[in-house]
Amino acid sequence: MILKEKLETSIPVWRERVNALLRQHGDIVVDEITISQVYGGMRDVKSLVTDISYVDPEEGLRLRSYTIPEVLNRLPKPPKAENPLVGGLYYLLLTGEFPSLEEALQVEDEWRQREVVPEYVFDVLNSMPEYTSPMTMFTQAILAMQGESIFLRKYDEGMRKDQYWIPMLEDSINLFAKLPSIASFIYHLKNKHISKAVADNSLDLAGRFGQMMEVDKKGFADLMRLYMIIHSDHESGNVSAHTTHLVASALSDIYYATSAAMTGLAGPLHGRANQDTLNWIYKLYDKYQGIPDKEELRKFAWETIKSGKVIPGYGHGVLRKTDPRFSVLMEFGDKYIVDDDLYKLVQMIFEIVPDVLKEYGKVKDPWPNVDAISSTILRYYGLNDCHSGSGCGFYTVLFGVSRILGVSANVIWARALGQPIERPKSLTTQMLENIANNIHQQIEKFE
Ligand code: AMX
Repeated sequence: MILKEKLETSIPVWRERVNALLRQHGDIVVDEITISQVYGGMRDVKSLVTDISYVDPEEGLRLRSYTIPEVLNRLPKPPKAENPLVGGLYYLLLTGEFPSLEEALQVEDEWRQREVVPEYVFDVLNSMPEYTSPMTMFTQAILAMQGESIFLRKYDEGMRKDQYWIPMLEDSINLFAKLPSIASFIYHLKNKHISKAVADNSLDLAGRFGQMMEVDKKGFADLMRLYMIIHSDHESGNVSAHTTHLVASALSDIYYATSAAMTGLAGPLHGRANQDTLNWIYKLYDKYQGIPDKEELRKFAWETIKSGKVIPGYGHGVLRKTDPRFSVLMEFGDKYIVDDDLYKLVQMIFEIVPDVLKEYGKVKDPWPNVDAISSTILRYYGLNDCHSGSGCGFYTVLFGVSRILGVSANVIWARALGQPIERPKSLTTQMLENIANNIHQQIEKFE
């Protein structure tokens, strides 16, 4: 397999590089931590490492050091497509190099050969109550396949540590290959369709996914290529990436690790924000029975804030400027979306909400993140979902499919570099109070 061959060459070089860094500079201090950070979700504490992606507060995401526009320009595209092959993106995430078209197609081929989902997964999904959320179904489907783990089998047979990454790679490719079929099955089940779609095997993964979803609008496969690429990774500290790393650090396999990650992605402050954004837009539209004027929109935003809620799709733990993933989706929308009231609202919200959040004062990042726009575009392309209630929320499943690309690439590398079990230290409040008092006494002594 091409990815295994490439990694077999680069892993020894990286092992030597990391070992040398640890040997020579292991005691160098990287960061300090304050009491606010200990209590405040470890925001900004530099304590994780990944070479796969980086989020700069001002510039946003870089994948393997390349900006989103660079990635979209340089990855190979299938014939007549606007956006690149997702197989090429996975090659880039894992190897750090841009693939040729031939190499990207080889990754796509691996997925094609492994895409058949075991029948018991559909039985599990079919047996769940109607009100089960799509994200719960998606998580259960992944967990249900855990018994397929090659890593676990090889581990039980007594595999050497330096070989751990190989079955992790196999498991990751096996898992991702099945996700489009699982996601489309959940979509049709939720929407009570009986799908008769048979995907054309000559197409790439995104093209086949478009057919499985039975979305008629031209351009959906291209949207999916763009969507999967920009949602794939966002460095290591976000909830889904960090959960994957944490769970996998106990040598749990990819099925355990990514199903856990999906339960975090399902939260409103993380991946469910895309669903919540669309619901917020629907409420706004319903309240004013159409597109409101700017003053009405401002008022609606303030009502949300004053009722103690967040405005979904705005703000970020790291970013301090408009998310470039939002910007590329807006470029796509501006080009292809014609005469759609909800999309017009996304544009208006972008004009009004940052000023409202600046005026509110406490939000560190008043700008839109990717979730401020993605679901409105998906809805325009014909992906229907109910607005509220526990059985709704399919859009986050698409985020989940995409995110598994990035987090799986990260855990393959974590295994290759022998990263240990994660185990930060906790303190009691009394200990923190003692630390604070000691520092104050020392300051007083000096004064
Ligand atoms: N609307 C209203 N208030 C907001 C806000 C928003 N969009 N974003 C942040 N705030 C509030 C916070 O709730 C916090 O209030 P508090 O002091 O009363 O608790 C205060 O502003 C400071 O928060 P922050 O330091 O700016 O943000 P954070 O790092 O704690 O949280 C995030 C980041 C994304 C969770 C937050 O901005 C938010 O809830 N946004 C809306 C939900 C959303 O879009 N999530 C998706 C993020 C991207 C992703 O993971 N998919």
